[in-house]
Amino acid sequence: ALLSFERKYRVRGGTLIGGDLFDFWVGPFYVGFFGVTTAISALLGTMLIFAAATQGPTLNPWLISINPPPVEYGLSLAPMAQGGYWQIITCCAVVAFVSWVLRQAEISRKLGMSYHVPIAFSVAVFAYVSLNVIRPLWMGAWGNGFPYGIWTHLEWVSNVGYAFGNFHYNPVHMLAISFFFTNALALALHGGLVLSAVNPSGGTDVKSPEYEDTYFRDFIGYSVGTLGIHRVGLFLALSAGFWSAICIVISGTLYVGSWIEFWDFWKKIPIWS
Ligand code: BCL
Ligand code: UQ2
Repeated sequence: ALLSFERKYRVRGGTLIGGDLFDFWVGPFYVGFFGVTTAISALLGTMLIFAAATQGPTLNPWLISINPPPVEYGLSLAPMAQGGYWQIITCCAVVAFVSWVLRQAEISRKLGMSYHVPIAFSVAVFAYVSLNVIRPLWMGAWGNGFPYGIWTHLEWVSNVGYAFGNFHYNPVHMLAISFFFTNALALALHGGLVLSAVNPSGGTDVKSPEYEDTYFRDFIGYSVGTLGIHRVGLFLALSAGFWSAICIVISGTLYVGSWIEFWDFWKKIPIWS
């Protein structure tokens, strides 16, 4: 069932590639060239995950793990059972994620909107690529990527965290975490404020945005505004993902050793040392 307004937006154009060839919808979904490439790579990747799982020691969903090749293989192509599956699955994932970004971009263009959504999702893709492509390449071995498993990816995070002493001492990890927490604060304020205005106590009228501004001016003397809060939110969310990517990609590449010792320079500053 098509929503009443949807028909009028089902117009030709805006495609980046393929012209009119893939410019159609399947049910509610816009297809496009990148809808096809997303579907193929996501399906192939998922099927390879199942294939690799059946070759492994367990079919317990919590314990299944598709591992990258041992670091000894460096950057070479590994046999399927020794990380080859992981390498092909990683390729499928990158193609699927990038296709998804480009499909978002085509939909933005088709509707004459800006590119905020594809730019935002690109930051998530960047975080993934920095973990399983950029950092392994930079360190010279695919074995530095994380394994595809529910339990094992947690173990990877723990092991890699302690390999640098204590990851809490990584200043960029601190920054990323601070953005994640501030993002939760901002979304809680925003969600709370909007619902309090739109869903007021029984029998009273829905409140306008002026009430929202007034609420915060009464409360803290400042309102960032109804458009402003969305800018703040997008900035906080993208910063969280971006600095996450940076905090891991510099570990073992630009910075080697313990993140605890990184702070020695601080302790040695003459004013207090
Ligand atoms: Mg830490 C990373 C918080 C303690 C070691 N840590 C992170 C960051 C985040 C964080 C800042 C992970 C988010 C991220 O990268 O998103 N850590 C955090 C917090 C604490 C903490 C809050 C805490 O103690 C309160 N960390 C510790 C302890 C260490 C430690 C001290 C372990 C002992 N931490 C590490 C290591 C890493 C982190 C090592 C990282 O590598 C990681 C990081 O920064 O990675 C970049 C980014 C988002 C993504 C990567 C998701 C990408 C999504 C893709 C594009 C799309 C997926 C689609 C999907 C497959 C489709 C699904 C199908 C549909 C459902 C149908
Ligand atoms: C606001 C506003 C909204 C909001 C929120 C605020 C009317 C509906 C939440 C208040 C936001 C402030 C003061 C900034 C918070 C900043 C950080 C970094 C947490 O003024 O306009 O619109 O939802």
